[in-house]
Amino acid sequence: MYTAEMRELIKKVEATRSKRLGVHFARMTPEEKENVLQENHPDYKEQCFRKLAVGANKGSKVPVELADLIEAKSRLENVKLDLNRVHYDIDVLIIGGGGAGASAALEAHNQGAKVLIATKLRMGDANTMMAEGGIQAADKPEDSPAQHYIDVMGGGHFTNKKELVSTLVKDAPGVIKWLNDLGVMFDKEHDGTMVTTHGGGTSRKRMHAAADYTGAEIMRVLRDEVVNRGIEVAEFSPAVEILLDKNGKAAGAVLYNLETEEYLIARAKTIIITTGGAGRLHYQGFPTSNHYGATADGLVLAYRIGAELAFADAIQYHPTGVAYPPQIFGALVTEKVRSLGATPLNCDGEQFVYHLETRDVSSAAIIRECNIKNKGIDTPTGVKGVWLDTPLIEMIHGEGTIQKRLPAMLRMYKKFDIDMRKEPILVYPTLHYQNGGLLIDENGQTRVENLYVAGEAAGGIHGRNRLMGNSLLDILVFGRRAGAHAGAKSREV
Ligand code: MEZ
Repeated sequence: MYTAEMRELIKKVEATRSKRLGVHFARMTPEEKENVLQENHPDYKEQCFRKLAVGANKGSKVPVELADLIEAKSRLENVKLDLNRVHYDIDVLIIGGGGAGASAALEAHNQGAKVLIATKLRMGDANTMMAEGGIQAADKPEDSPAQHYIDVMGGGHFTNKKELVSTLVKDAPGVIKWLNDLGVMFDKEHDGTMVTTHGGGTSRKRMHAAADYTGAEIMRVLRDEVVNRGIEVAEFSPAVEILLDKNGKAAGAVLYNLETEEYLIARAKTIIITTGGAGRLHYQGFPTSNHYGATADGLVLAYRIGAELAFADAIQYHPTGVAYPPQIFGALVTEKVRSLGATPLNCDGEQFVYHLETRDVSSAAIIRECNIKNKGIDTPTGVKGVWLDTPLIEMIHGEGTIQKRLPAMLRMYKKFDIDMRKEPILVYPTLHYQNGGLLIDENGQTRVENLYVAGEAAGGIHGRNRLMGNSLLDILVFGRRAGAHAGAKSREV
């Protein structure tokens, strides 16, 4: 929903953008052409996005670790702001436009709150969109929230905050029902019951999926709901600083409009941070499965005003990032592939880890196999990997299973003319998820009054290691809770 004023601005920006790029390209000097080509190179874009991370000042070095951002000077240090000029005056400000942000917005809206979602890129440009495998919930008679609780705690090596895990598993069946009622097309049997499968580290079949594009399907439905309700969204407008009132309570944020390069003041009664993860910081030089905007923004914003971080050092490597074929290097091979029976094998064709091991164990085993035992497989690009034996899937489940259960992956492979049943897929761990984050309570509240966090930016739920499918779950459980609580609180003030 753009205001007339914003539409005008967008037109202006579009006009200057086409002048800068396509239209005059033919008339450019070789040096100018080189600059344009460089600007459109994916690596260049990557660097630009990293420079946009909160705390990364113009002209400062590209951040490599969270500490670089946390310790950096404020982007506003040399900016003159008129705090009396309020651009958005709302009840609930939600910073981040993924699944957590959208579900928080819907629940805050249910409380009668006036809501604004401010997002760095577009609504739905988020890790939610990239989540392939599924969402966990113990909603079958042979399963129980208690069993789910034990699995989540075990996966996190019992470092998790118990009360958060308890909330997660108890709310889970209700979340699936909510999504189903909203129109998410979950995989179902002919009689209408949900199909559920195993994931790494889970003792029961409780993964609910929409083929291998579950996150995209959930985001489609949530985004439609946000639009249909007329909830305002400020796109390309990341928050760069949270504002506190004189009593130290969160009271708004400064947004930076990437199109107009203006700083905008959003005054709010409560604020929910839902900015997601940090994969695009490429810690230790690892590739990542994350979307471009995942640069730890929420952690920096909230930490600077006194919120507490938990397990911020516990980063999850997804064991099966693509090492080969090179056309799709770094892309994620969903864990669903392993849950269907695909097995990692070393250069001698030996299985060296149980195929449904947790991600920390599987990733460590692959790294060890390649770098210590020297049993990895060299690829033409110089990257090592292990073989993920996908033909096994058809042997176990019958011909046609790959088409039926992994259509998005098959489409990606087809685009590059690769037959995933014939070409060897080599995998190596890729940065996937921030296990820790900002410490919250059961309603997403931080220790800073009026400041809430939900989704990947929150910490404590998964302890030091998350199990597959519990992220799509936690963004919705705690997104909805934070939205309802912050919405109600904003109406009291
Ligand atoms: O929860 C996840 O991270 C997930 C389901 C990823 C995947 O492998 O598809």
